[in-house]
Amino acid sequence: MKLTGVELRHIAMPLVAPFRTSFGSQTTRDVLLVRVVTDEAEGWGECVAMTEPLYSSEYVEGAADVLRRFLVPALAAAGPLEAQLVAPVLEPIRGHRMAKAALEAAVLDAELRATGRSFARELGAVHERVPCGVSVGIMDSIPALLDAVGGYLDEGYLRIKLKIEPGWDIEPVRAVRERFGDDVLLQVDANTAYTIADARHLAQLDAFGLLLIEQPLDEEDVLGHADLAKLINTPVCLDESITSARSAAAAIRMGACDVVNIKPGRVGGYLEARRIHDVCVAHGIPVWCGGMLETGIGRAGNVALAALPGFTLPGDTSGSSRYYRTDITEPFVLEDGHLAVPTGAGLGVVPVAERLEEVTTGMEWLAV
Ligand code: NPG
Repeated sequence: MKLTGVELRHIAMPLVAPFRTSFGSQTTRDVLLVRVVTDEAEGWGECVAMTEPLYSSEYVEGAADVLRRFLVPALAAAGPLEAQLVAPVLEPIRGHRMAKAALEAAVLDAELRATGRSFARELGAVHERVPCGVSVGIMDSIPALLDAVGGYLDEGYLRIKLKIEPGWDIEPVRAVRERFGDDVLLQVDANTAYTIADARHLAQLDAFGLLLIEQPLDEEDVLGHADLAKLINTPVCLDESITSARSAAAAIRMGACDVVNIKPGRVGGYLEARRIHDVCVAHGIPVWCGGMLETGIGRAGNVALAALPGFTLPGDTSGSSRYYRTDITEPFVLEDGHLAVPTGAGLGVVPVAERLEEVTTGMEWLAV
């Protein structure tokens, strides 16, 4: 394929309800979409960077800047366009995995559309539908939390993840267990809000039979997670610390994770995400697919990835309605707690033109 140009499109998607985590509260999701146009087909990618660098060092405007100034020019200069070559071509440019992931996803989408193959088939999916979990933000009160969790269970979600932070951890978990019973698949996510000094406090979670505790400590504190894993019985899962297949292999060898959350948009793309999956499978480490409030574009790819054989735990692959009243693609709708894996060429979904226009806040065309 030959690259013709790249569109960077900013959209603002209102959330159905505020989403609060240990790093902040959001009411709108600003998303950077990347559309790659080639001589054969076009493709879409979604950048998972947030408006502010609070979850990771990347942020929307920074991603747009590095795409415009460095990533797209490097790709344009590289000759024939091939998804497999995107990461090696961009490798000299340090970091910026979220921006790189969006560009690679768009190239992969274009390539697969041109040849009529789906993401699922290309990545090695073995399931036609995937079991879905839901992430429940920090609430103002326990009754509000119980209402929210009850609503999601009624909708059919098969696993509940509670966001936690110091002051909102043991009691919310206890309340959910007491109200909904021991059979509910339950896990917690701290988004780096604790330190190893909290180990004894976190050990109180052992009583609740959680599937896992996700990223309790700082993203650079991999060794701390290895120490913590010896002090608590709840399995330790890493998210922010896993940036590549190499970092996953190192974390596993250190004994820092029993489980891994793979977020393709955060690790540099779907191809690196598959390599992380392969490393984890080789070591007997279960994985699940994380989410970053993706629109239908990112969700489509995530659902395809979640259908690989090593994804043995339900992911944060919720239905579109969990976050958005109207998605930019045909919505992903939960059926019996599952989402169907798209089968069409490429991502199998495209933005609905009028809807896309409604939410667009800025657009830029990078001619090649
Ligand atoms: O279902 O898409 C989803 C969101 C799941 O809780 C979720 N994501 O830390 O994993 C996380 C969190 C997140 C969201 C992180 C947005 C960063 C941005």
